[in-house]
Amino acid sequence: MSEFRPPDAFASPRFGQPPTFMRLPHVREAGRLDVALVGIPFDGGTSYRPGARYGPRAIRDQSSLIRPWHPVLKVAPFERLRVADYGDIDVAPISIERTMTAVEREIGMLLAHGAVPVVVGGDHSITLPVLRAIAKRHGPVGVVHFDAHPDTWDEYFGSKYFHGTPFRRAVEEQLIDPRRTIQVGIRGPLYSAEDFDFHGRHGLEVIRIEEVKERGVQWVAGRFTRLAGSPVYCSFDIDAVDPAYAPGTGTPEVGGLTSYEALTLVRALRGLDLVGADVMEVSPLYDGPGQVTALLAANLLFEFLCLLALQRA
Ligand SMILES: [Mn+2]
Repeated sequence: MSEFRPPDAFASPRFGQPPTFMRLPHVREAGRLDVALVGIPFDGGTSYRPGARYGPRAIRDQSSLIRPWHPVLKVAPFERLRVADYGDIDVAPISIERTMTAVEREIGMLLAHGAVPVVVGGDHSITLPVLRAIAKRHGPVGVVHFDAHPDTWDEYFGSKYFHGTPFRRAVEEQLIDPRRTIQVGIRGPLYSAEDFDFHGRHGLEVIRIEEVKERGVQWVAGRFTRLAGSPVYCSFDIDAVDPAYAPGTGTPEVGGLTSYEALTLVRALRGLDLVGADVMEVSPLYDGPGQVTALLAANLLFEFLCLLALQRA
């Protein structure tokens, strides 16, 4: 039973206070939490349109409509879990290296206290230091990675660290088990026919968008079952979703998941041993009317909380 509950009224925020994720209290003490919702307002790894640093702020705002009961998974996560808004990690907007050091340290501290991090980005470059902390705690983990892009390129503008390289670095640094890594939703123009040679060498599974659409989400869910039995991290780049549903992102690719498919596919991770998750690349500057992208991100976070609540049961 948790002492942290959202207030009944949807009116957000409580007077005089900034909005928090799902109107939860702000709790900066890892030892009091089963799950920590953590903002990482950094977009210094962005290659095209910036703005993901404003993601946590917009998602906090749009998460105020989240209600406490999941009618499909039949769980009330705020009752089962001690979950709160941990606040943001202090990033250095002009230094990706210093930011990565800070992220690894803070996420590592949460994990050391037994709190599961649910990270809200920020651009995808910071999934790498999150995975460094996760691997220190759990060893090389399995990964379900929702994205339009493989994020396994080698370097950009002479740098090994940006939002197109984190999963290649994670394989090289043995943070993740490439044979237990599944990428979902991949599409869009590439640099060359060799962009997936890395996957062939290391054994990453790619489920392109065509397969999701032609075989269906239940088939994709079936692919996830091989990851059961050891720790799994889930990284959700919001650009896995079609820009018709999620325009607020830095490198949009047309022809993606619907928001319904996105929710269903995250729900399909049920039964896996989830040790952390993130929702990345929400860039509110390009969002549509009603802040639909941030609203979807807030709902994906709720799905993660429900999965974690079921896991603790
Ligand atoms: Mn992407």
